Amino acid sequence: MNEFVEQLAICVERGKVNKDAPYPPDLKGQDGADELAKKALDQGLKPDTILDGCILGMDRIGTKFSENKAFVPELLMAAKAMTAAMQHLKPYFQSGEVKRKGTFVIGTVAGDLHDIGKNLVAMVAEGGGFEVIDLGNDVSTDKFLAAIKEHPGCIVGMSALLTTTMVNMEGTIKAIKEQYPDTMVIIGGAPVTQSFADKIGADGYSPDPQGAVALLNKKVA
Ligand code: B1M
Repeated sequence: MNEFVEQLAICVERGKVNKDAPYPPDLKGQDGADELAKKALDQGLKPDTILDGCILGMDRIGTKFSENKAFVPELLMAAKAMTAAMQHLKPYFQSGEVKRKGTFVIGTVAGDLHDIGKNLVAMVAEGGGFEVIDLGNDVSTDKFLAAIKEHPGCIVGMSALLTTTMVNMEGTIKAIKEQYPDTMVIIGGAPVTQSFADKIGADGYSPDPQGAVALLNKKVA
């Protein structure tokens, strides 16, 4: 693996945001995710490869968390580090911007604070030519409905990272379909599957941002 990518994975896993960050103490004074992502881009590494490094770091801290070897503050620092790296990647994911193909309203479902994957989907959709209305995380059914009212004809995307919050998608989809039956709703997030999407009446599921944009393109074709 490329040296920058491995270092970046370590920074995300350890929550090392940037060079000035005092946390974690043993990495004090060293480059963080912020500097490493920039250097990797300057070296000509592909944004996708750099993103893979960040996701690897996240996977490692996630595994430690599930083994009770890491705790919520460490997850938060990892998320902060990954966000710092993603700021550098954002323009590349958005650079495919052409004429707007349609409006994509996206949010993380009610009760769920995870937003990194949702942000990636938003970036790639924007790069794919869609106007993106990002409702943030912990988005209530009412907030989704208000956004659809404000953006007639939009496509809706929902993300969930918890088995306890993915179930909230069902009620939101039901309410959307009752009031706006023609609205296409696509869903994703680590615990979500195609069979779950079929079961709750979603129009589409994708395990990754590229697949989500393919679904959007299919709808507007
Ligand atoms: Co939490 N967390 N977390 N967490 N967290 C997970 C998800 C967990 C798997 C960790 C673990 O146990 N191994 C576990 C969930 C278990 C479960 O339900 N099965 C968990 C838990 C339990 C919790 C808390 C309950 C912990 C606690 O408080 N005791 C708590 C819940 C808070 C809440 O939401 N109410 C919690 C909190 C947090 C933080 C706030 C500390 C932080 C989030 C910060 C943030 O997002 N700003 C956090 C983090 C960072 C994680 C892990 C480590 C990383 C998640 C992530 O960002 N991954 C995660 C473990 C892991 O995933 N390894 C974990 C990277 C991201 C790029 O991937 O979001 O999957 P992902 O997105 C992917 C795809 O899924 C897809 O595209 C993306 C790119 O490929 N995708 C879509 C996503 N949305 C899509 C939508 C689409 C299409 C594709 O169409 C619309």
